[in-house]
Amino acid sequence: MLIKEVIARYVRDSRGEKTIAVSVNGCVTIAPSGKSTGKYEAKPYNVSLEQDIKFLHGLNLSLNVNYFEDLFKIEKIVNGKIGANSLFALESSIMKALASEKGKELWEILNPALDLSVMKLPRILSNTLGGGAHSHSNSIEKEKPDFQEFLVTCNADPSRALEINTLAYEEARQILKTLFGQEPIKNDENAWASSLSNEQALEVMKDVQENIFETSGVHIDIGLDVASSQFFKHGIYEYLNQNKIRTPRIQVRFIAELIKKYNLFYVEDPLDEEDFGRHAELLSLINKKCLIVGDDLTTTNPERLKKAIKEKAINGIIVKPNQIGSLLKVHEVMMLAKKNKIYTIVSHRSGESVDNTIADLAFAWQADFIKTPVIGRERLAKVKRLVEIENNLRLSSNPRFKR
Ligand code: 2PG
Ligand code: MG
Repeated sequence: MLIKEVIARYVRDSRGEKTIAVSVNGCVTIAPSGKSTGKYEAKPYNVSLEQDIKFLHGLNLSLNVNYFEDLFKIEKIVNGKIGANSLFALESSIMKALASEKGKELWEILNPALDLSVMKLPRILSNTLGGGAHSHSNSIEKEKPDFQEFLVTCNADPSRALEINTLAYEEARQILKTLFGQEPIKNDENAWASSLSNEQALEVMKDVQENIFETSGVHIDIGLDVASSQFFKHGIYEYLNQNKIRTPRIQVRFIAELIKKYNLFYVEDPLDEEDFGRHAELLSLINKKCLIVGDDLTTTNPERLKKAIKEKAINGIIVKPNQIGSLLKVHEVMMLAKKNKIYTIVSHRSGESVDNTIADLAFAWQADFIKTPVIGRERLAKVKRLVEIENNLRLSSNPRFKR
């Protein structure tokens, strides 16, 4: 496929902030953006969004791209000239254009060798209650949970998971409404913001879990994104909500207790983004009974993942393509994680659009989970794309769906 036309412009994301949209031969990708970003994430733009747009708009690449691996030719030309958001949008659009020209799905281009007889669909992990950097309203600013995300997931295909995770979200709304006597408000990711403490929020999640089991017979697992680097100041975890401080040693014990008490199956960024050692301590303390997941710790960076593997720091990794930009590197991270039995969780960002690229990426490279809420058109776009993939596989009599 010849790259004939590259168009770049800005659009507004779900937070109303500017982000880059890149079109290649008429196929478009919009980059997301984070708010609780890791220190080691690649820069979203080289100098500025405007400069990246200027570089990309009308860029005459005159290159032939026929396979995923050919993206190296693109990187040779653009490396150092644009940031990670722009590179992610450019490369994804090139892959979409290739898929369109060949009459294939994006995931087929990303992984033509995917064996459909043994494929799996990612489990959907959805933010339900929120705190931290994503929840900000005058009424709750001082009292919101310090933990950023209270998550649910069930062991079901995307269509059923969409139903169950939506029920859990509704259940949480009802509980908060009863507790506070008014409708709760939504945060950046459409999770319910509140003035609950971390443990009160976990109690609500436990009630949600029990009620969902009673009404639907489905067990939901509960997880957390602590996003702890956000409140790690001068060597101490500063909890604003109940005005407590915890040293790194105490933080390890505290998180281990929560995992036990609430039977948590997943905890993301429980410790600071520099602290591989304490992550390893936590993982061994809980006997690997819960996923200890790196996000700010690893930033979708192969070198940081290698360090995490060496130090036995994690057994799960968040994969956010725009943390690194290069799809070749994203693929490298996914494969390296799998080889080392580390669970992979492809994730949305808090600032999103209706772009659904990450759904194809998660399926193509057989991620274990996709992290995205099920509320709001930006988040639903990813889930709906997975439901579409699921339905197409069912229609093609995929052996996975045979009784
Ligand atoms: C996270 C993400 C997504 P942000 O911390 O996992 O929920 O937040 O995109 O703001 O980095
Ligand atoms: Mg995170």
